[in-house]
Amino acid sequence: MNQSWVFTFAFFLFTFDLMFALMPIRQWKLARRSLPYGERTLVMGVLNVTPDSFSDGGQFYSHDLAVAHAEQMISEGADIIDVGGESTRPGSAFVTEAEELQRVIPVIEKLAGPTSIPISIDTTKPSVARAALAAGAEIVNDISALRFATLIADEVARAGAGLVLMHSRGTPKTMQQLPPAEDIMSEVIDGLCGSIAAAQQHGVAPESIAIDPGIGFGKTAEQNVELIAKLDQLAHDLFDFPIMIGTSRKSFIGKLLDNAPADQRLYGTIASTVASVMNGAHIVRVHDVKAAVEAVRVADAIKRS
Ligand code: 9MG
Repeated sequence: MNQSWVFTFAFFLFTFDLMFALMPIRQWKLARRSLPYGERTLVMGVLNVTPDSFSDGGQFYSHDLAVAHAEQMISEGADIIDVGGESTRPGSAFVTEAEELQRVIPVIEKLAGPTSIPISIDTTKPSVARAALAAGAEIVNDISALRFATLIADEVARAGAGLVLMHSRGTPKTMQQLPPAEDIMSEVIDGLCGSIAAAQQHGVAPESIAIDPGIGFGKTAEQNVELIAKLDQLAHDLFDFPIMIGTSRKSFIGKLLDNAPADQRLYGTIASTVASVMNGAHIVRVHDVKAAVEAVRVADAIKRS
């Protein structure tokens, strides 16, 4: 390499580093407000309103218990609550529209209000998205990134809401049986680019879109680790969009920890959350809010310095 090439290369490296160091605070536009991101990591608390989450282990669940759990997460420092009525765990079964509505809408009605933090609806069904937005939700979290129904984007556009486009392969029922992707980084980046274009064609404002690599959704354990390790590539290639990530209690952590069960994955969750923040994540989706809030405060301070 001659001297001028070395100089040019060094200049580009320096500019790239400077761009990240001076990264401005940006705004994610939601239905009734904008959320600043880029200065500190935002924490989204998971609220699954499903029979296996807020029940005595039987067939029923309680809206009041779900609301109390959300209030607990808010008191622990959650910035957003993500309400879901259909389990997306590997192998989980489809829930009817009527059942999903009956699970989530009363909870959103109780949580959403002029003084509340933003509420997100985790759904792939346009009708559920529409009812949730009417009940006060401000974000739609679509784990199919519009693959299951592009009409979700029309509902988001109509409400001026935020839209999370999460990359996934197959469906929650089939995703673990798929042959592994050959190059997971390219597949995630190309897939998200396609979903961003589709969302915009359906009228969603670019500043309302957040992206998510979809840890655990049709990826091998090694590919989940790779996606976290190379998250800076996603942050670079799709610089205009806030990055959300959810590693909380996921099975790749259990696999790294001698098959630890879900309730023994907190420290592994925190390690993967901090690694994600250091590599460019702006929003982390977690079950254990207090632990995550403290971890990202420390990670943010290190990143800022
Ligand atoms: C619903 N859901 C489960 N895991 C998730 C993840 O990693 N990201 C997002 N956006 N949603 C998720």
